[in-house]
Amino acid sequence: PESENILREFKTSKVLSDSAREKNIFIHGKLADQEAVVILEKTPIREDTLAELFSGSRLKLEMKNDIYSTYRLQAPPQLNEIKTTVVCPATEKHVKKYQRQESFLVEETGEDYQSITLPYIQKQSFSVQWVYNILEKKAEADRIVYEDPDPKVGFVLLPDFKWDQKQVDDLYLIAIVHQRDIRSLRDLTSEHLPLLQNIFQKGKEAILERYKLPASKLRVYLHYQPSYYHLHVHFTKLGYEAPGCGVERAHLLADVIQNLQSDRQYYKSRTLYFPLRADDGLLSKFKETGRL
Ligand code: M7G
Repeated sequence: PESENILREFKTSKVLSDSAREKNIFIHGKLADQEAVVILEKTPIREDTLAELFSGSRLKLEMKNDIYSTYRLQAPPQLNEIKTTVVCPATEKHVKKYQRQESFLVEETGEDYQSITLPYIQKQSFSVQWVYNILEKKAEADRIVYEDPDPKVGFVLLPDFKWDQKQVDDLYLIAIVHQRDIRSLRDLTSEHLPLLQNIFQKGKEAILERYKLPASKLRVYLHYQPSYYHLHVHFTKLGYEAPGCGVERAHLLADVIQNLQSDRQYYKSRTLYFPLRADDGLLSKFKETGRL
């Protein structure tokens, strides 16, 4: 659906980060007096649009030397779109999330989780209203790829908003569980094995059916720490380095299942390691313990 250009009113206050290689830019600014973050990203060139690109474009020669020549190609507008994400009103925490920052590896014991992390996330984490909107079909209902409505083991599988669904090369879906009291990996015990196995199995089947991608082409994992404390599982195409998916944060679902099978309390008792950004309030809490 078309919508009016709300970005006409956008006033940039700061570039939070940008990357020539990833061809994106994260901007903090104001939209009609509200704080906003806007993310612009050039999308991949798709093989199935090449014919249209070659026939429908204008080509300007930049230089020619022996067998080498470079051009500027002016693509037809429909092949030259910029994926745009707007967060508005954005909180201070959103602005921080998208700002390029140094990070530090934190070591969190089971006790640290109880005494430091849990109290912090209970006060300080992002709203998960967007998650409830999905589960209640108040938003993105037309994007749902698969749903198991069971209240105990059920979940909703849909495209992550980082994926424009134009090509399978950067496939990115998330499975959001119907149960509302599981914050993260740390809350999982062997009691959740049926839920995790259900997501793994049915998620893979749904992706095979819809996108023709077999399980051997998928990376299925959870983040710890996540940004949003309502249990969800990431499904990405193997080999696609999704932004924000560092090795330190990712826990493969297959491993999570096995770990819980061999120790029912695995994620309650283990020390977990994860990176935190320099300006993260949780990092200061860990620093106060004197271990960092
Ligand atoms: P995470 O591990 O909690 O946080 O994953 P991360 O963003 O630091 O990786 C949450 C996932 O949900 C991310 O991959 C987001 O891109 C995705 N996501 C976030 N929001 C606010 C939305 C949304 O409104 N809709 C959809 N479809 N995905 C979202």
